[in-house]
Amino acid sequence: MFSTKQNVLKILEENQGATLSGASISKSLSVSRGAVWKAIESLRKEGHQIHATTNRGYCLSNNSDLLSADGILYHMQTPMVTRDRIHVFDSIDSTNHLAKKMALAGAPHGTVVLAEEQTQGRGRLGRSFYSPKGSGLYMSLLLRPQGTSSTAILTTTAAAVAVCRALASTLGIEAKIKWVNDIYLGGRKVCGILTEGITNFETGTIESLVLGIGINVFQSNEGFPDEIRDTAGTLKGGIEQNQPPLQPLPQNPAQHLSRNRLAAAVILETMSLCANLQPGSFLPEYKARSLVLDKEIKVFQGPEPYTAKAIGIDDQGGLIVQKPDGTIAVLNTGEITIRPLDLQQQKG
Ligand code: BT5
Repeated sequence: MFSTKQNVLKILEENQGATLSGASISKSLSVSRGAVWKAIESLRKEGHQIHATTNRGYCLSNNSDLLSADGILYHMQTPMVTRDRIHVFDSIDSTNHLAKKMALAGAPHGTVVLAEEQTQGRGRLGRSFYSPKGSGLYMSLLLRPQGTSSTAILTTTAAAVAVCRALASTLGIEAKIKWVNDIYLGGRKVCGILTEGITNFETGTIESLVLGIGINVFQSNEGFPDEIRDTAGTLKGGIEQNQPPLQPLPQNPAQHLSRNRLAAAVILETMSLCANLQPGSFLPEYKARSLVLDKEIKVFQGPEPYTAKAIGIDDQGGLIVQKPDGTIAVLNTGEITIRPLDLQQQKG
């Protein structure tokens, strides 16, 4: 059951840019005009840009794309999380950092932390993730799996597939995965995933997992910093330049890149996939979307980097590589690079 506020937001988003009379909204929701007005006031206080014109009605500005728990919830056909578990912040150091603190304090499975901006967004191995205000989706999902550490590795793999499914269902775009945690569109990285586990040392089991997902949706005003200008991309850029939609898009163009809609799809897909990590269920899709399989890669693991051919993904999500001398190795962590040429092949 959705609240009046959620329903009003839904109607306004479906008609973004158009003015709707208070009477028509109240009629379609079967609530009083006073209730509609109250909902609008509350949404405006949260920061949604809703213009009100006397005698004409209400209009959600085309520039309005505020992340909100209500906005996320009404986009979920099957509600996987409750409103009190979705925490949205304007600015935060890192959603993973807060989600880990919440996990230690006992927050339940399905807790979600999102932010409009991260001041210290984190990547793996101490690297940073550029997270400027209002242009991306920066979220962390707290999972309390019933498993051992192998489940944690598979979780990253599952999340990569989940993000790709969400991009396909909401935007009609087919993205690729660079082992193990990067999503690419048109040869550029549009999303990174950072999974962090909290282990119970006595039992050796993972007590909770924080799955951090960062997606570049729009280009920020400043553009990407120099270090990643040639490698990072945005969903909007990918759609415009490289990837004509493969599926019909929603009626209202303003909805295409609603971050709430995308967040809802990512949460839904991730939670459903992670509820059943049985090896095999999503690995064929992971392989089909892989940018590295059958490619010559450079492996940065151990003291010396080496070149190898990526020949498979094992049932734990590890990358199987063949070295030039014919020996086979399975990578469970570490860095790989692929030739820029191979990344470019995704274009077109
Ligand atoms: C990742 O690490 O890509 C994992 C990123 C996870 C970010 C999410 S956002 C929500 C949650 N809260 C956090 O604090 N983190 C998670 P890695 O594979 O190590 O890649 C990091 C590298 O990607 C950097 O060293 C840059 O080269 C590049 N990079 C940084 N910001 C980027 C961006 N916005 N888009 C594309 N590439 C970026």
